[in-house]
Amino acid sequence: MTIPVALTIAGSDPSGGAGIQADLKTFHQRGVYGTSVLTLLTVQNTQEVSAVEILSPQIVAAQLQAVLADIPPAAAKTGALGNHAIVSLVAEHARNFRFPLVVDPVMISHGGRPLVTEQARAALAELLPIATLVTPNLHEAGELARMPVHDLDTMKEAAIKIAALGAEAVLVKGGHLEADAIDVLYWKGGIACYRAPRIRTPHTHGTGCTFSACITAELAKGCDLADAVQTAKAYITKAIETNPGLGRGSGPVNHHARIEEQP
Ligand code: PXL
Repeated sequence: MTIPVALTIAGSDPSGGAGIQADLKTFHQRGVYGTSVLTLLTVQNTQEVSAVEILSPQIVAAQLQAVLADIPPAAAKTGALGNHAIVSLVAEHARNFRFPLVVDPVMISHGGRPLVTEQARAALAELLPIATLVTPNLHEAGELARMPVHDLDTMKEAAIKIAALGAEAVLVKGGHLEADAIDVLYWKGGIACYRAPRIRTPHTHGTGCTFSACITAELAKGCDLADAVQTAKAYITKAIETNPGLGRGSGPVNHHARIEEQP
């Protein structure tokens, strides 16, 4: 039996909704074997992130070398990277990747706490030229493109600006828009929009991680990028709709969500 392998390089969320835990659950649900390199630990539940401890660059690099040498993935993603040194060492390794890399440019937690240092935010630009896809939300797109991003027009403009920084494709996620949740993909010089009705629920913790993990899983299976995004949009929409209502705060989405498979 062979199984596609996907790697996540990200932080831990002990409440299981975001970070490494969300990525591995999503990989598993989408039929992909997941490996993981930890960059930082958070102390958090569905109500708050109360501490962040970033691992040493040496131990992050050693984890990467150990898994890459033994179980080469067919796709990889990055999540919260912590500090500049970790961003740089991941970029250094990723330059040699012969498989797609999805960069989720995580900057702050769901509740607004910084997950990466100020210098690391700026350093994320180092990853863009090696990214197959970068998946900013409105806030992250604003930081990367250095402009306010708040509606469909500014999302498209920011996507094109971020692509000019070197990413092969850019997906600006509109989950925080007022009306429908519309995501804008800029790829191969064209724009595609993915629309889903807004689901009114507080339980959206880990949405960004889960979405980018699903895209990574589909890429590991050999899907093309537009199909991977479409599948992931269906999966995350279903995952939010069927959230298990766990915790006293903003609870996780349903990583067990099932969607109709594309032929
Ligand atoms: O959703 C961004 C994110 C990424 N990684 C970790 C997180 C969060 C949000 O809380 O905790 C570890």
